[in-house]
Amino acid sequence: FIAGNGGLPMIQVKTAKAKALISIHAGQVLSYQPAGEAEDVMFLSAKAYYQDGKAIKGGAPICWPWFGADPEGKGRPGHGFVRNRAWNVIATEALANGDIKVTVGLDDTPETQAIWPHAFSLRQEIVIGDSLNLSLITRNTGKEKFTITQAFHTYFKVGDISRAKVSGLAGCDYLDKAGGGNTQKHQTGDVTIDAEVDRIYLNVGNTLTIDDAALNRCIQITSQNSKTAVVWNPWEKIAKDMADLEDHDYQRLLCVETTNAADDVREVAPGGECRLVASYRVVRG
Ligand code: TA6
Repeated sequence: FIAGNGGLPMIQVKTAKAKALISIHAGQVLSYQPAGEAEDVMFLSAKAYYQDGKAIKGGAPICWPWFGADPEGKGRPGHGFVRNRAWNVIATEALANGDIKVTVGLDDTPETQAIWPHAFSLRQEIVIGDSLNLSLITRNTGKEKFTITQAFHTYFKVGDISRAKVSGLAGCDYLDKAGGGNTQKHQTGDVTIDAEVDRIYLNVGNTLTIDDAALNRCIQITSQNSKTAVVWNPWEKIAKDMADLEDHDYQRLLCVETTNAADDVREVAPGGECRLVASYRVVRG
């Protein structure tokens, strides 16, 4: 345990396989670097906020229990209310294979009930090894069913956005949200980025790859229980308008998000659970 940026409590993990940094605020992985890898897998903004009530720009923020704007239009925060508040450490464990497992969680309180009137137990299991495995587990501890949308809103570090591409999405339709729009389009070939990109891909498979020519590496993203994926880069103008990003940061970040978004809404019955899984692995060459 360390006092991290802004004095926030964080867990630093260092093993022969990898190092990682986890913020208890927001229950968020901020950094993951496998052994032998010169660069972090994740982008973390040098201007990120580290304070209660604010989201941390970078790493793998958790959007929950809704992705994007308040689905009921009541002015509640975008991407839900768990990425800007303190979580709890539930357990830390050294696994037999040398991986480290950290479980963080958040349960409903009168404060969360005032925002979202449901009883829940939310857990994130973070397993750090040759790959990084994130499982977000929602349990309905109340008496009524509820629905959620959610995301690992992960910021990946790229060497040069103009030379990066995402494969695994060819043939998928997507909702194009760039410029505030919402039109359905069809993806042909790999996704390349030379302007604002803000897309929700529909009916996706479970493996996507970021091919980062500048860093000479690929990041393989595998998912479970996710039928949608988001690709986001703010590009120059939006990045400039964001107080927690440096002007040039858009060249070095790419969000590829494992989600249940758009039509991929999940219902959780009383006593039931929903598990969203994302795994990240660096593949060289
Ligand atoms: O996931 C993409 C997105 O929903 C974009 O539409 C963009 O608004 C971004 O997330 C917002 O992220 P932020 O962390 O700045 O609230």
